[in-house]
Amino acid sequence: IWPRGDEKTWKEGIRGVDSDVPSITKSIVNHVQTSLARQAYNVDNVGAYQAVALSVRDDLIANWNETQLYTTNKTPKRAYYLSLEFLMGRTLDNALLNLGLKQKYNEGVEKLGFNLEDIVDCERDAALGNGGLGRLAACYLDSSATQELPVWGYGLRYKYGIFQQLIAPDGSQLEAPDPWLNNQNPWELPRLDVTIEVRFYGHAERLDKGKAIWSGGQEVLAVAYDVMIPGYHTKNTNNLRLWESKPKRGFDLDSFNAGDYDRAVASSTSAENITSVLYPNDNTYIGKELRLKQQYFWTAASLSDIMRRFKNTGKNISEFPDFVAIQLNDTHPTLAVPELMRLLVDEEDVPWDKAWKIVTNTFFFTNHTVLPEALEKWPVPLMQNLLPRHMQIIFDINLQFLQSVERKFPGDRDRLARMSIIQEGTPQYVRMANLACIGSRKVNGVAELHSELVRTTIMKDFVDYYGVSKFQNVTNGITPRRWLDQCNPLLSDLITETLKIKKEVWLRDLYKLEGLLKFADDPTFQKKWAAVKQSNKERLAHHVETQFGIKVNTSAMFDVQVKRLHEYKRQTLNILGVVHRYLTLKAMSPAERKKVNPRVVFFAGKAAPGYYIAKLTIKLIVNVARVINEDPDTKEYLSMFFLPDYSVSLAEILIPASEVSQHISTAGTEASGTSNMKFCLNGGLLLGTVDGANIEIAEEVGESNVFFFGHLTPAVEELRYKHTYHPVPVEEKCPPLAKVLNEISSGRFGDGSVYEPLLNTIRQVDYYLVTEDFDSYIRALEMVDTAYQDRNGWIKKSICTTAKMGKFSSDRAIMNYAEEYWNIEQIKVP
Ligand code: GL9
Repeated sequence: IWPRGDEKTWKEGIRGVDSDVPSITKSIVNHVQTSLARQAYNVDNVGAYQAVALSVRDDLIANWNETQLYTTNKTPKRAYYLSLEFLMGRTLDNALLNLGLKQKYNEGVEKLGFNLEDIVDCERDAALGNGGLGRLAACYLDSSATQELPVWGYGLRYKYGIFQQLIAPDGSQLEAPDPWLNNQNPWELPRLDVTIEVRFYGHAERLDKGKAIWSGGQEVLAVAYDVMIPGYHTKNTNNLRLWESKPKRGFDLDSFNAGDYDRAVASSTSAENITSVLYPNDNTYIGKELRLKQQYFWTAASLSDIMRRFKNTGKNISEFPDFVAIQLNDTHPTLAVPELMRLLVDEEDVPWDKAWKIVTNTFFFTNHTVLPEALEKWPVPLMQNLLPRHMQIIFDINLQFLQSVERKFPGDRDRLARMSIIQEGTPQYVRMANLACIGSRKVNGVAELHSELVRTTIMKDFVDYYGVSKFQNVTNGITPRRWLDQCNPLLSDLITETLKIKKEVWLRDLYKLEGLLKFADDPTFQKKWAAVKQSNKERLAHHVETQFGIKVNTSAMFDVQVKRLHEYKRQTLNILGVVHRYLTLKAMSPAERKKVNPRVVFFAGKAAPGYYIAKLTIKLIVNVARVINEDPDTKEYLSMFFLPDYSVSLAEILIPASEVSQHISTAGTEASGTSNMKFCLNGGLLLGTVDGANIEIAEEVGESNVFFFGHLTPAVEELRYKHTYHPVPVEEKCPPLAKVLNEISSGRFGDGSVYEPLLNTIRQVDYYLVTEDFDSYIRALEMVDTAYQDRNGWIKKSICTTAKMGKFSSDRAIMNYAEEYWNIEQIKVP
């Protein structure tokens, strides 16, 4: 490409690649004066953050531009990750580390009289996700860019992310909005020129050859916002495209002219509402029309964008699957299946059967949970009204599919009913998991056990029909850049110094951590290892003290359970265990207590606003904490904190400080878990059930380095059956637990009647088997205590755990998707 004018002048204007400290400070000051319109010398930390962010952004934009141009010219096959959630957290620190500019910015910022850590702390989290599923998407973006893969993310630009959690004086969770965009967001590029029209409602008129015309209804605009995703120590900078909804026409002119201003703006408000807020549910499906609107708005805009990019290559439409792979992150984007059919059949004139072949070679589907309450099912009347054409297409897909099942299994009507996309009844429902499975080339679960459960339970009939090879496993992973180097710089430095290889090398090949094993018994190394943990514990204690005004005993063991509040995750088991420990301590003589290993228990996590039992659990935790933290007999030995407003940034402080963390779901319920990997990578030991990725972590680090307890998955179904048909009262089954429950009921931690509904879930049906696992849980806690008493033994376990976490890098996971699913290749931007 030739420059328009003088090439030399152009070249001089192009920002240099190696940013030296003087150009960095110059750029920061320049942004203070121009972009922020503030006077030099006169900025606070927030202003400094904004100027630094804008300066780093300039570097990202340069790399991003080059990556997009280079990739477009190469026209490789691309993969697209469709996710309703991207839980990105903060960007500045991560961008500096990935660009390799942290040291230089440190110096530059210091020269200007600031401290980089304080500046980094001014950034607000981008929290467009609920929990594991959304954070996984963020880790995968980091790994895709780092592995130099042509992958884009597609999501929604919610105006409000996950709600802020406040704790009321009585211990209740209160929700406040998360207006994260109130101060400008330097990490996004508004592309007001990239807009796509999306239709809702209206009517669909069938033509011949399976085609139809969809018209009328409401049309809204999707506007693109691009978020730059830098790879680690590479120029490759990928794109995350988030859509914002906007009215197609500003307002209704007729109403406006008639003086009815409310009515004039009503439809534009309704268009804007689509991307207003993230639904705050985790592992539960919520059947609201607005949520379905979000799903369609996002899949339609993304597919139209993908189709346009494909068409720009000039390839024939039948080659679509050779250039496009689309990963469906859970069933949320399943409407992409009928939407691509609609684009191909109605708009591109592709015959139905040929279109179906294209579709089923393009999509891949990841299942993230087997909990029945999470499986999406949309009422047919609702979908018919909102998306009449898609409903037709779904019925057509279903008819063809069931005919083929009938041919394979003649006369098996029950099988047909189970496999149908439509669940019969009044009303009928659309089963999104069936549609996603039928429309995809492959289906995967997120840990070995979970993938096996997918094959043997929710997808069993589909395995019989398609064969088992369509149903595979990709165990989740986490990015070691954020979850070790960024959140635990002391440990990262110690590892680099010990392995005697460059940080850039082991952070891209995490199996290199195995090199630590040979130092596991080395007393000097052990000492350094322990000092890092101690310093991270103090960092957490300092944070808790400045944020919440509470003092923490940093010589006690730090025991952490942080995750969404959910009955299946069994925070109740933990809190009941704490009460049990408290009662045991109270019954001891002061001399006996002195032998006890002091413990600080941390909880954090949000409850879905409508999830009554989960909210009650928070209240119980807060009120138990209040009593035990003030008890002069025991407070030295046991204290407990509920840290409000759990977030990616809070996790970055908590995880490096943990000595033991709890992942104690009922066996067979936690699909994978990813925080378990983060804790272990940072040398925290795992206390958990034989569930999800806990199992694979134990396989890697050795069972002697984890604390397992509880019933196994095969026992669960049988136990539940017994609970229903042959219930045994908790007093008989587990007297120590009965005592704990009664102490709570009797008002030891404030008005006991408040907690009855929660306690009764355990006393009565006990679906999550707290009564069955309580004894072995208490024994596991005792084993943790015993192991902790042996200081060197513990440190050795900690070192061996970190050393064997190589498998859990999201680089491994994303390469697995790239090679076994998407069939895409790495492209290094020169
Ligand atoms: C989840 C599972 O519950 C986790 O065990 C798993 O690690 C993650 C990522 O695969 O997916 N499934 C699910 O619905 N959520 C998960 O965290 N919930 C949300 O975050 C919405």
